Amino acid sequence: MLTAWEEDGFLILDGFHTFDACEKLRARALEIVEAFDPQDNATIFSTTDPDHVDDDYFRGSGDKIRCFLEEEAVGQNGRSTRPKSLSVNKIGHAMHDLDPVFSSFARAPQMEPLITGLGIGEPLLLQSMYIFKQPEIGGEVTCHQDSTFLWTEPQTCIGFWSAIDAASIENGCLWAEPGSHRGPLRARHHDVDGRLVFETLDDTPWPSDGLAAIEAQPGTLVVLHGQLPHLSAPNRSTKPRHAHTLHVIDGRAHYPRDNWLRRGADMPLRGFR
Ligand SMILES: O=C(O)CCC(=O)C(=O)O
Repeated sequence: MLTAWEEDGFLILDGFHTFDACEKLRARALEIVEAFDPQDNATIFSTTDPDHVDDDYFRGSGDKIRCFLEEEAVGQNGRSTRPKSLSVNKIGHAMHDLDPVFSSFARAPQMEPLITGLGIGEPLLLQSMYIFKQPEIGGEVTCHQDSTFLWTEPQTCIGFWSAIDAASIENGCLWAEPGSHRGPLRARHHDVDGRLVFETLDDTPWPSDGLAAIEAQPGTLVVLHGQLPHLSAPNRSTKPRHAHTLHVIDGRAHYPRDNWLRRGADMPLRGFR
């Protein structure tokens, strides 16, 4: 597996989570959405029009549980056009430290040996997301590298993406080109004088021809190297494509103060204890 990881920059682990664990997480995510009032916080998450990045509700979500809306679920009057449970793009970003059901999923016993086996000596669970990829309107996630957003010195970020629903080409699965993590890190997203900017580091184009669809059954874990370019297309099907992602960094690396994701001093990052 380590050879495949080094060669491809991703791993697909079928049956990593039980069906029960996935369904428990789905039920908890829907409860969080039920308690959310979209009129209070109509922040849209969009990777094609990333206005959200300088929004206080988004920027302050590193140590909170917050819901962000699908772009196509908000009408011109700023109000949601669909039932709430079909309007949320994702929940982020600290459920793994604030919610017992999310903590149990992120800290499932099989996670720690996997993470340390990948070379993360002092794992810190930095960010979790529950992604809905809603039927018909689930937004595109444009090609990116996770280390752009979750920068450490040296780079240590690894993404752990779990299918809660079956993910296929039809409902917007992940795509990546095997081996493309060996290419350069293209950009860094960070705070410059109070504003979040994308600083270009290398203008090598994104992979296109060699992209492989990463189709997955519920419970499959996809491990993504922090420098692996990856994307997902919009979901125009009638099927939802729920997924959970967790991003882990190594506590031995430096986490700069100008990264977008910050936590208050009262809530330091934790590993598995
Ligand atoms: O679930 C998706 O569509 C994209 C998730 C992703 O790119 C990530 O977690 O880095």
